[in-house]
Amino acid sequence: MRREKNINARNITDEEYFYGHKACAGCGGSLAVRLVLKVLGQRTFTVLPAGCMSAVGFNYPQLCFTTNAMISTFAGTASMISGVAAGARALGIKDFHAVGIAGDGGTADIGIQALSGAIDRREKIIYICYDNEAYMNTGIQKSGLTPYGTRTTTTPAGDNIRGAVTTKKNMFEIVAAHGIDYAATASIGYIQDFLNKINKAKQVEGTSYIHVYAPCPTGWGTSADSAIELGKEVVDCGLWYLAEYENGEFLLNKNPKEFASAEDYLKNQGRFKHLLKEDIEKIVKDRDEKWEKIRKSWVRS
Ligand SMILES: Cc1ncc(C[n+]2csc(CCOP(=O)(O)OP(=O)(O)O)c2C)c(N)n1
Ligand code: SF4
Ligand SMILES: [Mg+2]
Repeated sequence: MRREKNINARNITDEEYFYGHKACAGCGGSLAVRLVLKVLGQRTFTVLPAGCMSAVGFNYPQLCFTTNAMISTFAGTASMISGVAAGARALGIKDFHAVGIAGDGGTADIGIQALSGAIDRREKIIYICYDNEAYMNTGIQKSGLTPYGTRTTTTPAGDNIRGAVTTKKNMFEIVAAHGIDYAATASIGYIQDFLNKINKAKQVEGTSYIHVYAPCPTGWGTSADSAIELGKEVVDCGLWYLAEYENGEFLLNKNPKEFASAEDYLKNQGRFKHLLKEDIEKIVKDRDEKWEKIRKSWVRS
């Protein structure tokens, strides 16, 4: 793989490619889209399905993408961006990037088949999943990436059942199991790491996938200035991890010696306020089992 210079706070472009949108204050997803396009640049074809980022970005006449951008069917992000890339190549267009940007629902549930097919065909596309852990645009319903215990409108917290009873799908590992050319997890709390991964993805000769944790103050019951902090905390307390998959190997980018308190992370969010001690113990136990497995089998950076 050809390696281009890393992008950082000093050399990142001042150009904006996604601005004037209608996202809520402090939206992690909109920051993720903004950063992705800053790294990929103006010659980017962008496809987004139904979800918050298309809802806030395509309000005619205030269209917020300076790049070529369109809304796909909910299920069809990866197939539509594959077609756009193939069409551009057929027209002789060179030096462009093709990116699909979808939410957790649009990726892990409804769009998973199209994504799987695109990876199988080794399409030269970049796929970004911004993960706010629920179907936010339609009013905070549980998705396949909603963590255990989360209160959503379809998994309310009552006396007997306290929020979601299922756990988060391992999308990163599902994608890696396809033998994808490049996959990574990221968080908007660790922006430099995220920028490096987008920069790497744009140089991949094949399919790449980045799964970025993107807090949603409105759906999570958190303050508008908390997204970056939460994006750090979730990694530091081990409930999310920073990793890559390349050349058939997993690489752990951050391997905390000791985890920060998962309880503090959870209790600062309205969506987890109802959790009892036993619920938090289960979440911590699941976390520890997961880390035991990945520490044993993944290469450390
Ligand atoms: C086929 C289809 N089913 C359902 C919807 C309704 N819908 C639009 S956006 C959305 C939520 C998307 O959730 P996610 O992909 O997580 O993105 P977010 O809104 O959280 O950014 C849903 C259910 C739709 N537009 N099309
Ligand atoms: S509901 Fe959440 S994801 Fe949607 S625009 Fe608002 S903060 Fe962003
Ligand atoms: Mg979502």
